[in-house]
Amino acid sequence: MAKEVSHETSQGAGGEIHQRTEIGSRGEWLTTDQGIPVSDNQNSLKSGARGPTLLEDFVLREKIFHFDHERIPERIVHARGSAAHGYFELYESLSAITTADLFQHKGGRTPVFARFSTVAGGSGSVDTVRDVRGFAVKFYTQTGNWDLVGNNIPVFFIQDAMKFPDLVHAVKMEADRGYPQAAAAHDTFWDWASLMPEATHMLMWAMSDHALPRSLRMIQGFGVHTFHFVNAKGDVTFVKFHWRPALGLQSTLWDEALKLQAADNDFHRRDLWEAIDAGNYPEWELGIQTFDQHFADSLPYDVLDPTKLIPEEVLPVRFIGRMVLNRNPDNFFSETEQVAFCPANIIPGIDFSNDPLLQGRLFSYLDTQKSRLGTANFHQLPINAPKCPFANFHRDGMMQTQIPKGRANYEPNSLAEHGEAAGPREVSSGFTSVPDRSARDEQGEKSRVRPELFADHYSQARQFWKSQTPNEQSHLVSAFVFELSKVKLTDVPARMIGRLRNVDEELAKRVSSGLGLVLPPKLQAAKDAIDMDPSPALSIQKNLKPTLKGRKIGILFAEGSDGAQIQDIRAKINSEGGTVFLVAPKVDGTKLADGKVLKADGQLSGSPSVLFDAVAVVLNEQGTKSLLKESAAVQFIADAFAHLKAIGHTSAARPLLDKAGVIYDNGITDLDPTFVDAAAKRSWNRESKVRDLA
Ligand code: HDD
Repeated sequence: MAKEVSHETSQGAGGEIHQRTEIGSRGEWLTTDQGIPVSDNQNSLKSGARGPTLLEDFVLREKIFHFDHERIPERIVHARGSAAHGYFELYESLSAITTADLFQHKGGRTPVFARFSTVAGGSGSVDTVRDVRGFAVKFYTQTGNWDLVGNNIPVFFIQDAMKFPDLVHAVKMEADRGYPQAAAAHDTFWDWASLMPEATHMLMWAMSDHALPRSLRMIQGFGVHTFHFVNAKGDVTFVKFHWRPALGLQSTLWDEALKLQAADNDFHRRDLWEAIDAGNYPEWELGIQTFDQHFADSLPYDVLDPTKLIPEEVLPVRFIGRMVLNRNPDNFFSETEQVAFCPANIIPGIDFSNDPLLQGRLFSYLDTQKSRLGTANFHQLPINAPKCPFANFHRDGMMQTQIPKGRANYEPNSLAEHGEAAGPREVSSGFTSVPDRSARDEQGEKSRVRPELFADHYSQARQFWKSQTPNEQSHLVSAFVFELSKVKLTDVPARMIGRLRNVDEELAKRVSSGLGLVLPPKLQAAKDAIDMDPSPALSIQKNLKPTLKGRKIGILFAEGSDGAQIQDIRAKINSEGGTVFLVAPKVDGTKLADGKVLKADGQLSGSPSVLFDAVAVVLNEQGTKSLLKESAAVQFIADAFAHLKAIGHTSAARPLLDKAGVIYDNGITDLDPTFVDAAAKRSWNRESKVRDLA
């Protein structure tokens, strides 16, 4: 129906005119929550133009009342996150090992909602901090919701849920002063961590480049715990879950991460949103490591211990499907904020193990949702509701939105015999817990003890250290030095280093010398570390994909730049799957050599090179001359160089590179033809020239 619009107006405080429309379709009118059409959304109701506001103004009161209650408690951990919708697609049927609905049919698709998060910071904190990243996926299967609530690191800080509140209290901002926000580099965290030998393996990961992702699209994910698959015969297969990003793993350098915190607080959130918005859908493969009790018994560590992983070289990962995220949320609050993940959301065909960390989580998440979402009916929110039918005899409660019909709210009942609806029934294919065969200790006595193998806290930490490249080892040492340098409790750094001596003497010595400490005594280990073979899969650099896919290249230009050169680089980068961002001193129009005017995507002072994976500097002599006295331009080049990025440049731009202190290497190229190749990787061999590696 054609809309008829009348042009009445109302007037705001500054005299500006707001259009009031009379539209054919009622759905487009502004109304109160009661559906009453609102004629004036600018002025409250007053007794005379200069008189007091009247209590009867229900439009004002309702608007302010609703606004007053817009916030819900943020998550205790993982408060800051970004999410997207998509699907999971199965490569091949796994019906031989599990009856789980989503793993039955080759090519079958299951809708998902995935949320990525930092752990320590509040919901308004910065994206690029050193932290673990949460990787939570809700699969809306035909037999209910399955939540795989993992991290981008395959192990965890603690072995028993009993210690989770202590870990979180220690790492979050300190109780009396309310800082630091989103950082582990402070007294209470390291006080706690240095007293917790079981945290050592995870600390190695948290101090490594894995904790500084370049993009949420470039992180791995892990289910961390051992789970069980169960097939139709009731046979159990042990399983560990892995997510692997199609774009490859990539991290930032520490200095880059710090500068990104100034350049763009929302760097990861923006990156995820923009990629999906542009149709560059992020993708991960889901992999599984499957094994049995016999294999588990052969390992020198316990598969119920979440501080241990099973190296891929010992047990290969089999990739069974892929997840594609292809739709941004419509509303951040309704979806990303209100989504309620819970490891206890599990479906027939999958079961828990006795991992004591997992067991505690099964309680915690359900419990916390009541605090956050305020009602036991949080599962009715669209983002949390299963996409398959669900029915039971739970009734009533705050914010009940369903209207169950009939009298059957109990069972057993005989209402069917009286012609009334009897309500839902138990079903033989429903979820059944499998008989537990995973415990090594079969005695089943009540006790607060840990299995003996849980006492090996250092073997896998050492394996992780040995698996890193020299650059990565240096980053790890530097991270320990940075974090411990922030600790004011005098004995804590020495205690931590005393513990690191159990991991590797060289690591401990380098951390100690980085702090300027005399090497402290080695702390007694509950169980001496054993030497395991290095696992190359644990290194990011050993697995880098040289690619421009998903990467962003900044092109710096100015008055007089060659437009054809800019277009040429852009076309090449686009054809390799990369995106281009144009940077110039003036954002809205720069006159090029051919007289044409080109708009930039960002102004130079607000678009530092930390935002890009590589940069091209397309300047003529005149442009170079003007930028030589622009510190943002010099810094643009200096940072790109220090962050080991490729810099392609015109020969006229050389004075700017020289002023920025660039030393020429393979990563510093002409614009054509070498830049596009160089831009797909970082120059790791440059690192020793730009910083003292710890
Ligand atoms: Fe947790 C949130 C991951 C141990 C208690 N956790 C939360 C989220 C992720 C993880 C990704 C955010 C989900 C989202 O995006 O909404 N947590 C983990 C992993 C763990 C782990 C991989 C160990 C392997 N967590 C853990 C333990 C406990 C919790 C041991 C408590 C005993 N976690 C929570 C929580 C949160 C949470 C307090 C905060 C908000 C929420 O659950 O919904 O209940």
